[in-house]
Amino acid sequence: MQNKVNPGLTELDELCIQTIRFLSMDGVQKAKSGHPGMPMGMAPATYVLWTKYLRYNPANPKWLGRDRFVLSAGHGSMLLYSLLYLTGYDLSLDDLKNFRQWKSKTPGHPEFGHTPGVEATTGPLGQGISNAVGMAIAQKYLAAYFNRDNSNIFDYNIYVVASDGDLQEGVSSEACSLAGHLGLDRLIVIYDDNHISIDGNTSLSFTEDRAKRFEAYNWYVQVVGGDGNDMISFEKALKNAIAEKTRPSIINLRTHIGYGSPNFQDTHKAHGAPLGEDEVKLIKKNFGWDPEKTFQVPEKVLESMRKAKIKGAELEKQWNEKFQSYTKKYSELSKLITDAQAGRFGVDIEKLLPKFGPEPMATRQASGKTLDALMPSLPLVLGGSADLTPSNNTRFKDVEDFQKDKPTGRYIRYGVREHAMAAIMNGIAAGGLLRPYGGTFFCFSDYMRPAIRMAAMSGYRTIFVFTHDSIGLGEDGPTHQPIEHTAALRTIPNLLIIRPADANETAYAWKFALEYKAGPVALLLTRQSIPTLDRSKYPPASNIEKGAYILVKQEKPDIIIMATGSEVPIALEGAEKLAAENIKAQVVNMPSWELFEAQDKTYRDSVLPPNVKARVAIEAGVELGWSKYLGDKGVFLGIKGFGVSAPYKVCYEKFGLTPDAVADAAKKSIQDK
Ligand SMILES: Cc1ncc(C[n+]2csc(CCOP(=O)(O)OP(=O)(O)O)c2C)c(N)n1
Ligand SMILES: [Mg+2]
Repeated sequence: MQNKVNPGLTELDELCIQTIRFLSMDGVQKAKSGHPGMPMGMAPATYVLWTKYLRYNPANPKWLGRDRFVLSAGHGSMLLYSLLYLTGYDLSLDDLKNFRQWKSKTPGHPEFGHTPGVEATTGPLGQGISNAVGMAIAQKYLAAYFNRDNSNIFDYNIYVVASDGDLQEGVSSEACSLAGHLGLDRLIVIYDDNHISIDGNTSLSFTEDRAKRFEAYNWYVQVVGGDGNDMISFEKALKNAIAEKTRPSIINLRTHIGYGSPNFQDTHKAHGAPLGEDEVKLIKKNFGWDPEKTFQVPEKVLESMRKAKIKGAELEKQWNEKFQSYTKKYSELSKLITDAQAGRFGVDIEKLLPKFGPEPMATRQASGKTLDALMPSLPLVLGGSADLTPSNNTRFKDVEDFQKDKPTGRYIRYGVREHAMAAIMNGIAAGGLLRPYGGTFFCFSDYMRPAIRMAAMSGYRTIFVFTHDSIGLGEDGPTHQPIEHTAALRTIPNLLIIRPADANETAYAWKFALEYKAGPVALLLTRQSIPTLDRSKYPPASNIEKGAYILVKQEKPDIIIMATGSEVPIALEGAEKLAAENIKAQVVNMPSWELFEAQDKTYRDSVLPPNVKARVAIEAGVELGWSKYLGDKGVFLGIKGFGVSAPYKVCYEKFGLTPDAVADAAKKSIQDK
């Protein structure tokens, strides 16, 4: 008989916990898909956390003072949805019944910005726990920057539920290693140590001592044995974790997947499929519930759990009072917070932008100088790099490093942890007040892709700084020369990519990236020096915000030459060669396809007149995607295989990315049209 009262719980608590379990089971059963096992095992611990410790206000999921809760094991989404519903967020029982249905509020995995109370999009294992590291960095910075006297405006914890898969994924090792180094004591991970993953028992592939591993990361590790129901032991561990002031915490909580299921508990069959109607009925019967009823929420359960609304309103009220007196005393700091909430920086970025020219300059260098100019006025932007600071030019003048003993530092040393850097930045961005940027070599965007995708999907305002953006990096050779990367990033929906053509465009790219609200931005920057365009001859660099614009205009073009980034000057020289032969080339700079495609048709047609079929595009990468602009008669100049280790000028020459090649390709296209 499962129907007992476990240590640390009352009968009513047990009823609440059972309700969470059954809602999760019923949701999955009705959808005919989903993951019931994890919610069944983790119901007691999360119930205790949500009713006794977590500080939140269901009526205002964005309340700045709230604790954060991240369900890193996103497959257990019904657990989170049940908690959100029961505690009184804007989620109804019908929403739970619509689990996994078209555009319901309860999608298969939690989606940020879609369901109130969901702090991060999770599902791809390892991301959520790494986002949470970012949230904990954000908390530390915000507290250090804003908290005054005993006002403690930013005084919250970040709680995570993570599973075996979360701990197995490499990204969590990267992120948790950094979290330990930084001593992020507000981060508390509850590890659902249920010994089961999809293939079966974790003994198949996951036998390291997790406790020792996290100890080695310098985390505070507590192991709670039993069966996931002993809440006296769990609460003791939780209290210790909350009291810990120097290290992040992990509580290894031994649980049982599919707890209470006579046939599936402790088996991988409980993980990711409905238990079946018969089994669901059997479980309910064993717990003394009516087996025929689904989505049952006893009156007293709702009454008890909805107290979260009263408690939450009171907590927020107290915080608001604190914030009001804070505002009286520190009006400028307070304004910074409210501005940031509204997405404003409170300064005119354009005015701060440096002006470059006439000397040539690598766009990474221009980026560094732009950061030098902007960042002192933007205290809520946090920079960093994955151990390529001197190459990425991401560290701005006089900035201090963010470290355990220096939480006011604004520069994060991510170490050689690209994937975690991206996921951590997403966590920093998810809070809404801070804007993160972080650099690495463009070819290592492959190491970050899963997190870039999450940023794009969730609309996190993360800025990815990718330098060494082509064969133009030269001698490091094919392992470091990005070839397919621009095309690969362009396939990600809602990711804005900007590849500026010179120093001044780089400055504007930063302005645009910082002010952009819809999602992440990737800046592609050169290692090599490139000409700074003479803007008395060409339209202003601010045109970058249109995504593409004409550098050399022709009334009746014979050909359109399109280029991005460091290939723009080559296109311009090619056009000059053509001009000497009386061939009129319209040169179009296309720093951002995504922005260009967002322009109206009239503008797009003015830049790329549809009647001009002769076209050339030059970009030091693969052709994929260019055909939409090139049409049938266009010629692409790029790279087919991988790069070569050689000085960059030799690379450009040998790969045929030269003004002569542009002119030849143009003539060919004119002939073919
Ligand atoms: C990156 C990633 N790879 C694979 C999956 C598919 N998947 C979902 S859950 C899971 C593992 C399940 O084991 P565990 O994390 O221990 O969760 P539990 O079964 O205990 O709930 C896998 C491989 C995923 N969601 N994310
Ligand atoms: Mg597991």
